[in-house]
Amino acid sequence: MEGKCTKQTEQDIVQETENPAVLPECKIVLVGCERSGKSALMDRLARGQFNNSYNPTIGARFSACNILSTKRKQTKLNIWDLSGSKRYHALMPMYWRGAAVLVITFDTCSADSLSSADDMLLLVKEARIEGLLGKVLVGCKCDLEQDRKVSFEEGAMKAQEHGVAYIETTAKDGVNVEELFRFAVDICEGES
Ligand SMILES: Nc1nc2c(ncn2[C@@H]2O[C@H](COP(=O)(O)OP(=O)(O)OP(=O)(O)O)[C@@H](O)[C@H]2O)c(=O)[nH]1
Ligand SMILES: [Mg+2]
Repeated sequence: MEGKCTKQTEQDIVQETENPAVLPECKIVLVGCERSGKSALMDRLARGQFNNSYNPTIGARFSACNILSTKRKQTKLNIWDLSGSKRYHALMPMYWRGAAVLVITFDTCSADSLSSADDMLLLVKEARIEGLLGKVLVGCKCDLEQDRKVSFEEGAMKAQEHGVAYIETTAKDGVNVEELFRFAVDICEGES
């Protein structure tokens, strides 16, 4: 998957599930360096909100919501948003357990951020997470075109190097956020 930063409007999110027991579930874990945009992605999807101020995640956050897959199958997404701070890195494997899809984020306005994502992709590969079905590299904040330091092509090349999918998103404008999580659900369903 390679998703450029272009607007699309379909709304297939059902906020906070009320009867989750009957639905197939998919565990997604967001990793990436500090400030790369993980929490903003989760909050945009699960709450339809964006907050410009930075509130670092302490340890991890969790959110659940229902989403339709490409084949229109409703799935409960269990999203874990991990802190990017190195202080919590030792805890990461605990959250990775049982994950179907790992989303590795970087900030398109920071070359260092892409380099951290590169390290993370290697770490995840070495961890050989049991049951993991797929990984997606995500270039965040693509609304900040004037501050961009990593081109779409560089991001896509990095993803290709690691054999993972690539997509660019903006949690601020909502572009490609739903598409990212739908892609993850499609992976869970064995469709991607
Ligand atoms: N313009 C813009 N700003 C964003 C976007 N996503 C996140 N930000 C801002 O970037 C900062 C960091 O975003 P977070 O989502 O908190 O980053 P994080 O990866 O969760 O950071 P940690 O919790 O420290 O690991 C915040 O000030 C957000 O408002 C985006 O798509 N566009
Ligand atoms: Mg966070």
